[in-house]
Amino acid sequence: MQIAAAEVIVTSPGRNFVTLKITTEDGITGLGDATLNGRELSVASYLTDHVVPLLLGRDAHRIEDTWQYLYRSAYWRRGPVTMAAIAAVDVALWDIKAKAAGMPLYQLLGGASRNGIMAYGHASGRDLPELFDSVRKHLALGFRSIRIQTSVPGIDAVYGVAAVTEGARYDYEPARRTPLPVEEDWDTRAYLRHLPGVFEAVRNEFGPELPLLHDGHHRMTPIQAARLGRDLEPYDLFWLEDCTPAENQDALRLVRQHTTTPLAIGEVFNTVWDYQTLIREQLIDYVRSAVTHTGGITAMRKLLDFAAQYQIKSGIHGPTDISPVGMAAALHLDLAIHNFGIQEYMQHSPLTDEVFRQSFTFTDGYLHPGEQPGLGVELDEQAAARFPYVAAYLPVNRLKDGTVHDW
Ligand code: GCO
Ligand code: MG
Repeated sequence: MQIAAAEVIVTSPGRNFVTLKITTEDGITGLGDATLNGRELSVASYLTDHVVPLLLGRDAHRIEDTWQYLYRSAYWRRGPVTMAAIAAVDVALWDIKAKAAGMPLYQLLGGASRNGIMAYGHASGRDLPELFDSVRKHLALGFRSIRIQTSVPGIDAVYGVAAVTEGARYDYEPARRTPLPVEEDWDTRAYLRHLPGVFEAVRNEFGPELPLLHDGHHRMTPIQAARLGRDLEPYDLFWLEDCTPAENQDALRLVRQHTTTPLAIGEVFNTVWDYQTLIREQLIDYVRSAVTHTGGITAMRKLLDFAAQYQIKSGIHGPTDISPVGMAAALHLDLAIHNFGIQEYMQHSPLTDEVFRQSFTFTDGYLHPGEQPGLGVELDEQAAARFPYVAAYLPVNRLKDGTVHDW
């Protein structure tokens, strides 16, 4: 089954998405997500200029071989641009294979290991009343696990706190359509003082059972993260995410020595190699990689199988900068693997849903990829063409004295 065409579609229904569409000689199409938030056009160019010419005429069924061919022929290993491009090809080929088989993709991955996929949503607020309202709104939407982010007194703009944006069903998007990145500010001591009280208030209001999560977004040093993990222990977090800058794997050893709060890491990683120490030494509890940024289903399956040997579970990245195509790929994998943990689900805007027609469902806290052959997502190209690319940047963060900091 030869690949007859491959094309990159960049569209911006509310936010930017990059999609690879592969068509076989007998007219089967497959989609892959290649969206790298804030750096979208680099992956579009990598695919169009360097990958599409290599795909034409290849056998669409040879997924592993194509993965290895693209990875090894690039020579320059790893990196988000390369791995997002390879992921898009990989997922599009899995979509094609499953459509050709007449089955939803999860069936080709071994079939369902569970009935539904527990999802967590993002609650946030500038103060406790606003945060409680946001938690209630998420409970009303059906979420049974909730991430908690709040403003910190003395800091003007903080990652993860919703700003109301046009067309967003709920309202957090770090990339802004501004000519330069927006600048946020940061003070770790103020954050460390404030956050435990927020979790105490949330537990008092919503009780002990609700699974609660928090994202530290790489902003702490190892010893600061250790303190936060310890201070949050009474509130029984499902996980503390990205507590330290993720590229320093050794940092997590120190954090682990001080706290039993479960740790999740990896949304900025893109290969199994980034987890070598973390998994082998059991320094984390959840793997946060996105299918879209980590080489697709083929590579994620290997990564999660490695993690499973150490009782480490999945927590696949699913913000709105992962397109519905990337989300669907994650859901098929979530349903099939044994060591599933939780799935992030922010929900796309109605505008995004106009362009990407999805068959996955969200009922009573659980996602399901649906029973359509393939991934179950179709791209309406006419609708996509109505929303041309708009440059958008992720923020930068500065300490009070002006020093650039992780945001
Ligand atoms: C998360 C992430 C995102 C990232 C975003 C950057 O946990 O969902 O931290 O919110 O900031 O994906 O593009
Ligand atoms: Mg995160």
